[in-house]
This record gives sequence, structure tokens and C-alpha cells, in this order.
Amino acid sequence: AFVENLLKHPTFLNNEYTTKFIDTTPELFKFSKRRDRGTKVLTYIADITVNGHPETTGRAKPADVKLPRPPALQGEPAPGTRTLLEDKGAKAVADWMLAQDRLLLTDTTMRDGHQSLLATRMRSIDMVRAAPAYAANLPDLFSVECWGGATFDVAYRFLQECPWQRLRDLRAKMPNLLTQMLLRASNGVGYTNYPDNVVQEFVRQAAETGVDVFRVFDSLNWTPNMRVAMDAVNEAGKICEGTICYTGDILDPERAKYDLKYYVGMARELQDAGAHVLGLKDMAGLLKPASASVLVKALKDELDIPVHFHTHDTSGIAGATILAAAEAGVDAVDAAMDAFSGGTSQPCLGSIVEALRNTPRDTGLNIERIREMSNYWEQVRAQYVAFESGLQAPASEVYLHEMPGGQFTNLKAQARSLGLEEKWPEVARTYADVNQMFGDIVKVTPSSKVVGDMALMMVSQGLTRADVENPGTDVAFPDSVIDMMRGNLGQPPGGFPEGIVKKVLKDEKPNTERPGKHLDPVDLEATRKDLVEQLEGTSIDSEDLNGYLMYPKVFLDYMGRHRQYGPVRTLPTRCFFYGMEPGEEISVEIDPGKILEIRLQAVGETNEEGDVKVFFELNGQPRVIRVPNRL
Ligand code: BTN
Ligand code: 3PY
Ligand code: ZN
Repeated sequence: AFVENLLKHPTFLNNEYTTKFIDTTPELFKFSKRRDRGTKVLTYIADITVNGHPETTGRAKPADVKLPRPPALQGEPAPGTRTLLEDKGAKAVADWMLAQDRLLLTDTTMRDGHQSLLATRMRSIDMVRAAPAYAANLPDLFSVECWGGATFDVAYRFLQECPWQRLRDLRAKMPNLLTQMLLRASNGVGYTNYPDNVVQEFVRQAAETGVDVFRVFDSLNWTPNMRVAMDAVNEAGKICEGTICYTGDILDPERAKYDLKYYVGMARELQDAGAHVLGLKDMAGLLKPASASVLVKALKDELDIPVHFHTHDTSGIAGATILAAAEAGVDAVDAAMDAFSGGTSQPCLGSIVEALRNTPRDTGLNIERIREMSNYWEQVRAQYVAFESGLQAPASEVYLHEMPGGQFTNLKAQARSLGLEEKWPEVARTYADVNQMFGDIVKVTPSSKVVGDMALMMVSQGLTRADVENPGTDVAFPDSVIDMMRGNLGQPPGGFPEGIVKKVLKDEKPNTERPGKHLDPVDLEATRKDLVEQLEGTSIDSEDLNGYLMYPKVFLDYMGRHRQYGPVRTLPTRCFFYGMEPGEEISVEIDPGKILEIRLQAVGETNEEGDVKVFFELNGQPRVIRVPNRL
């Protein structure tokens, strides 16, 4: 019956068969109620047109319906850093970095840029359409950060798309450029510690699908908890960027816990653990220009590997820090294309290029090509007004709370939704108090979420640090706090303060060993079989399995919606979030070369059953789709 269904399936008959087709076409296994992909995608558009998208309802709507136009291609892609990795390997790339006079640049627009400015909501189509222009016009970039961090679960959860497909498409369209991802070491791209074999399997798959540079960090800077991920990257023959998270202020004697000696020592450990490159990750943008001069010089003196600096411009002064780091000899830095830079994102790429022109660190990048690319990103950003944070100005407040760029605006929105908007200054101060109460820890996903959860709980319940620490008061701690005190995210330098551990865990003893040591390996093939059963026979490839292992529920919900709507990733962004207007026409490339011309004719009245008829033309043929009016 399977083969029969396959042969009769309209997609197969239309010659649209792709390797992912069987996996993503569960109706092959359900021998009734088949719907073709055209009907599915029309159903999606009809539903959004009638009911709105839950993510944008009640929010700003972009004015323009025009599709953003990527820059013209300047000839064939020239050999780039990826070419070197393929020819000579990871160590050769690191040696090449050390041999450059110019400052090398990573473009973060497709990962941290939109993660920090647009709540991670950028869709694959807007990235994939830009990728050929990156390859052809900007072959001198060091790398393109385009995967990992929060983008993985947001893709499944809110964008109804497969993050692996995004990676595969970007990889194919940028064959000469290094792709880069952010990996939370044993926390993978999630918020909790995974069994060692899950982390290993995830890295293997990411490398196979298309990641070249893995920036690996631990949310408490605990190097023993980074080894599994780092070893897996090296095993895969990819570039391992072992990363320090920067917090505090090395020039402030009051923050002696995180002093120069601490960072240099950690850098040494990461080099010894097999890092090809040292990542210096200033996730909150706390590294000041004068401190950067001192720190970068010390790291360069101590290490034999190149140093790659990442910061955020929340304070407004990160450009100065980048120039100081460049002056002190840093090998590479991160920046975002102009239209996705500034604020809680990275500093402005074009301005760094200009600032260094005709100096010893001249980047050699073509500013005109950068401007064209940024013009494209400006049009892209305009489609996502619903997700703008509204942060209007630089915030020196970041030196008080030390929130990472991605968290700052997110926590503000969370506070707003809890009715605590007016109390924001108190949330910021409490976040700082919680940090001190936890022993002054690195705050970056997932440890930053724990501190944020605790701070919001305290402000909404009117509790101070003294109240929480008072052995006489009973406090209901958030689950994430209990989990961290149990040792499930590992240990910060010096451990958590005994008092707070006792208060949170009462008589329970924390685990101070590496969390992965106590997690049994997952039986991957048994899990796959189980999943296939849950999905009534849908076949599950290794990318899907890795998605499920990271986020079981998020993945299953995604698959459920996929069954109903089919792939929606190639819909224009405006249509995906707002549906269509009567008279509007769009082209959708549902498979390579296979284009659906869709025109919305009219939206009917709601009938007694509460359904609405939506009238389309699909490739010139009339189609009527009925959807429930849920408003
Ligand atoms: C989510 O937020 O759960 C993901 C977005 C997709 C949900 C689809 S969009 C069309 C339909 N209408 C809804 O309210 N939910 C689904
Ligand atoms: C992430 O883990 O997603 C981050 O961007 C941390 O800075
Ligand atoms: Zn960042």
C-alpha cells in the first residue's frame, strides 16, 4: 500500500520528489484523507488571513508588501575561509588567522543580530535569499554566524520550519564561507544538560549538515563541562572555538573573582583542551575599552591560538571596545550588518570597516558590497516590526544588571506581561542582587534565565535578597533555581554559596560533579523507533531525531502542524505572519523549480457552522478553502 500511495501521490507525480519528501509527508502512511501540498499551503494562508497569526495578533504590521530584494551577484564566489578548511583542515585555518595583519570579521546578522533585536524571529527564506550574495560579494568575511543559540527551537516553535533545512540551504548557497554556530556545550541548543551521547550526536549531525565553526561555551564557565562538546567538534574535523564568557570588570578591584588571572587561566585550559581558536564572548557587552586592551594583550601573550572577540552594543560603547581589542591584536571580531546592528545586537560592521581603513588592521572588505547587503537587511527588518523591542537608546544600565543582549529586551517584555513594567528599575536591581546571592556567576543562557526567573519572582512577590536569605522565611523557589542549585548546570568557580544551596535544597545534597557523568546515555535507535510509532509511521531521519532529543514536545507540536499545513517555509514573510489581501498575488517556490502562483480572490462571510470560505486561484485554477473562524 505504501508504494501504491507513493506512486499515486500528486507530489511524486509532479516530479517533486526530494529526499525529505517521504519523511515530511505523513499522509503516505495514512490511507485516507490525503491532501496535496497546494491545498495544505492554501489552508495555512486561509487560516492566517481569517484568524491572524498568534505571534503577530495585536502587534504592528509592516506597511510594504514588496519582497526584499537581495543585492546583485558580483561574479562567481571566490575562494574563502571555507575553501581553506576543506583543503587543509581546522588547524590550517587557525594558523592562517594568526598570519593576517587585517582584522577578520564575522557577520552575526543571521543569528545573534536577529536573536538580539527581533526575538530570534527571522525566517529562513530571508536568510537563504541573501546567501548567494554573501558568497559572491563578501568572500573576505571570516565567517557567517547563522545557526545555534536560540534559533534552533524558535524555528520549530514559532516559525514552523526545520532548523536543519535552514542550515542545509545556507551551506549549499555559501560554499566558500565558513558557517558558524553557537553551542551551549553540554546544554546543546537547549536549557538543560543533556546526556553525553546526545551532545555528541548533535555535534556530529550539525557538522554533517553544514556547521564549520562551533563556538562552544558553558553558562558557568566550567571547562570540565565543555569537554564532551569540544571533543566531538574535533572528532568531526571542524573548527573548535573554545569560549570564555566575560563578566564583571577586570579593572574593578571589587570584582576580584573575575580578574585577569582568572581569564588567562581559563584561556589556557581551553587551549589545552583542544580549542583551535579562543572565543571571548562578552554576551552582555560589559568589556570596556581599557579592559579590552589589557585582556586581549594578556591573552595574545599567553596563547598560541587566535582570539575571536564577540560583544554586544547595549551600552553604546562597544565600537570603542572593538577598536581597542583590534589595537591590542585580537585576530577576529563579530559585527552585525548595519541594519541589524547596535543596541542589544553587535556593533555596526560597516562602521568598523570604515574606522580601520588605511590603518594596519584594515579589514580589506568592500564597503559598497556591505552597504548593498545592509540595504537588503533593512527591507527584511521592516517585515518584522511586530517583533521590535522598542529599545530606543543605549543603556548604561547594563553595567548594573549584566543581562546578556538576548535576554535584556526579552525580560523587559516578560516583566511587562506580568504587569511589572513600572517596576523595571527594581527588576534590574534585583537581577544584580540575585547574581550576588548566587555567588556572582556568569550569566548567559541557561544560567541567565535562572537569575531572571528568580528576579521576576522576587519583584512580583515583593521579596528582597535579605528576605530570601532569612532562614526564618519560607520561599517557593522557581524550578530552574532548584535545578541549578542541585548542580544540574554544573558548578561556577568556587561553587555556589553554601547558605543559598541549603536554603533552596533544604536537606537534599547537591551534585557537584559533572552533570553528564550521572546521566545515562539515550538509546538513539530505540528513541527513533518510539518516535516513528508516535507519529504513526512517519519516517524520522537523524536530523529530526536530533530535534526531538533537544526538544521533544516542541518537535512533536511542529510535526503535528506540519501534517496539517505541509511546508510553509517558502511563503513570503509578510504572508506567513499576516496572510493575504484580496487581489494580492504571490509566487511560492514549494520545491526547487516548482513554483505555485497564488492569488487571493476574496474572503467570504462566516456561515452558521462558523466556517469561512476563502477564494483563491492556484496556478490560474479556482480553489475554495473552508476554515473555521476562530475569532
Ligand atoms: C505557534 O505559535 O504555535 C506556531 C504558529 C503556527 C500555528 C498555526 S498558524 C495557523 C493556525 N492558527 C493558529 O492559531 N494556530 C495554527
Ligand atoms: C545563546 O545562548 O543563545 C546566546 O546568545 C548566549 O549569549
Ligand atoms: Zn551574543
